[in-house]
Amino acid sequence: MNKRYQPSVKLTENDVTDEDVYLQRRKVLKSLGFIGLGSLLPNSSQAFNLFGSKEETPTRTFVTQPLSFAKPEKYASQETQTPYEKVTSYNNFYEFGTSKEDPAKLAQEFKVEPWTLTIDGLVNKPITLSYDDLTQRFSLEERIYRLRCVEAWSMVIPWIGFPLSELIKQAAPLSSAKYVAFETLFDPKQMPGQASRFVGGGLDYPYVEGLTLAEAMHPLTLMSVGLYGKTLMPQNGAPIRLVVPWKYGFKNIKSIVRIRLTDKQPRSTWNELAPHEYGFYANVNPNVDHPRWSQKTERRITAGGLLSTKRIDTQLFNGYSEVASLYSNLDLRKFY
Ligand SMILES: Nc1nc2c(c(=O)[nH]1)N[C@H]1C(S)=C(S)[C@@H](COP(=O)(O)O)O[C@H]1N2
Ligand SMILES: [Mo]
Repeated sequence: MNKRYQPSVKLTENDVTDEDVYLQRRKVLKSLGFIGLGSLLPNSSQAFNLFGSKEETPTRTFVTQPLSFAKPEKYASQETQTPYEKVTSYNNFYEFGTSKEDPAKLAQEFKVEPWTLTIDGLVNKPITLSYDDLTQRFSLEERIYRLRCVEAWSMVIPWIGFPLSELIKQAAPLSSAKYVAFETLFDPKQMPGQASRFVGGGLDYPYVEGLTLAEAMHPLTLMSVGLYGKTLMPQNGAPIRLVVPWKYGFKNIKSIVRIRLTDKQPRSTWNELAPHEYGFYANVNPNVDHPRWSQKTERRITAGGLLSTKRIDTQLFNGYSEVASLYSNLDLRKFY
């Protein structure tokens, strides 16, 4: 067993309760034959929630704000969009639980204001952004992107945000900078998955991700502060998260507090947990299967029940072929 499955904090009485609930749920799901299907975690150490979010509509007590933004033609789309209800109730955000419906339930009290996002490392001008800066310092635009999770489901989401390149340019990178490292907030008091391995799947928190500098500077790479015209719900990574549409969903790190330019390949939470299952690059690629399932097709989540949604072919780079030149010298089977 990987040492990172060990709890990093001492278990409290609350955690024991979590475990009871967790084991009970596992027992039920196991008896129904639902354990181990499509789970991100190796060893089937969590139950993939096949019941989905349709049956229960979570209460959304978190208050979002309307945003002003441009709608560039270039990033419009005729593709059927995933309804807001589903984008905000079928989530992966293990800091708030490993089931798809957990984040919408457990993140409603999440405090996003005040917020501090620091850009530092190999830069001439380190930057600190406040909560207001996130939506006011850069001009916002709407971009309708496909999101393809490594678990072989996908959505089409109208994000609001600004190019990461704008932020990096303001920080004036040193010529030695080759990679960009991202970090999610670490706050076990607010994020129950960070306090308990039974809630958070035993990941090594804080969640971290990374890109090459060239990937980070690519015009498609977005810092998102909203979707469907308003600020993000906590379950989607409020107040600011990364969106890299040609990569698997897990690269799109949520609720970011730090962006650091480095000369070494950054750590990536899922890559460290299971390196043969999740690569650093994580480009969407129908020709490289996950060791436990095929990546050739995906379940596109639109309107209607989760089990009735249609399967479509997965496209190389999730259809964003303009990024191919970033990888012309890379063997995508080896660097998956
Ligand atoms: N901090 C953090 N970021 C995260 C995750 C997570 O568990 N923690 N899950 C990732 C995964 S696996 C996916 S598919 C996307 C899902 O984003 P969405 O819930 O907004 O659709 O968030 C990614 N970002
Ligand atoms: Mo994912």
